[in-house]
Amino acid sequence: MTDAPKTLQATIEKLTAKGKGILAADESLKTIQKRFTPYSIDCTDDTRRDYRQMLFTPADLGHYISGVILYEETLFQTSTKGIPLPKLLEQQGIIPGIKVDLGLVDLVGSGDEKITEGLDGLAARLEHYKAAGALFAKWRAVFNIANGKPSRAAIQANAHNLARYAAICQSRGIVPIVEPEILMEGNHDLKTSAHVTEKVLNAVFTQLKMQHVSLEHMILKPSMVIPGSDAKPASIQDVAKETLTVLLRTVPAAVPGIFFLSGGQSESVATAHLNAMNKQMSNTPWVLSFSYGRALQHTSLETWAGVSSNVTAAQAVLLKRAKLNSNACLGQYDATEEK
Ligand code: 5MM
Repeated sequence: MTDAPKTLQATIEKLTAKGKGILAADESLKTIQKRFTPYSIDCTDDTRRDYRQMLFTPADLGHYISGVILYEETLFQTSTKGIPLPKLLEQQGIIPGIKVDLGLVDLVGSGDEKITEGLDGLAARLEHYKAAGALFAKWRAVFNIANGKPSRAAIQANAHNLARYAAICQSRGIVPIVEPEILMEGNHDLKTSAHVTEKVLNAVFTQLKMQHVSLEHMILKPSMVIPGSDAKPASIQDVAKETLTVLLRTVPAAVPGIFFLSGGQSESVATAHLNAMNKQMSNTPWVLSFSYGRALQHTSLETWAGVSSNVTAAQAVLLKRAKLNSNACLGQYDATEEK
């Protein structure tokens, strides 16, 4: 008899603690390089280590952050003082997690749609990650909105893979974060975004149920329902309303938490959207929180800029961002605090 369900339950309870969210710091090598380039930061093992060490060590980060998603390299790196980076998180009461997908490749036959790879050998990799301290995982699938896209083939193939990944994780006592991201690029309006998000989430939950994933022991990481970046923007209230409507229609109440990605929204807008949702509906069946990458890190990275004397200032910025998002989880964000 495995103790996986007990471990899953304990992890879920900690991750979904009231007023806490997740920091997504799992940029792959290519992505972190892209993030460093505007500040002329060299992208080396050491600079990536220094950056992640800066992110993981602000005092009191654990008051607002319950988990951090790591890239594989980070899980096995040590700090400048020789402490494993996941240990630095554990010392703050924060759970280390791991991005386990191996990235996107073309979905052959689809034009330019993508499929996420990484299922082969996943169970063995999870054992390795678990031994290094990871208690949860993340797999990201992406969908584009354009003429005829996302196609049925892309939706079905990615939904199937997300469910396979989630089932394998749970069998190893690892909580899966299921991340279907509808990209913001395009000129689609709010209603189209809502329609596509509903279609994708329906397919994802059909597969999760078909493949016997325990809905009670997973977290959904969706994009918010927003118009395309080339379309007329919607109000904060309309985004919150449409997103809640779609989630209520598609996500079973058994799912303990919905932790949004930020997807290229500015820091303050991502916080305002989360806050508006928690304000509009305080009794959602799931915890509504954040699992932001860029919307938590952007100003902190800009402040750090690869210079060690900037660490304290960059940490203060991150801590403030985490606190504002924590307030948004409770519907208590005050935009005047941005100043
Ligand atoms: C932090 O970036 C994550 C890894 O992305 P790549 O595989 O492209 O390097 C990414 O999955 C991230 O966790 C989500 O997109 C959410 O991040 P944002 O910045 O959209 O909140």
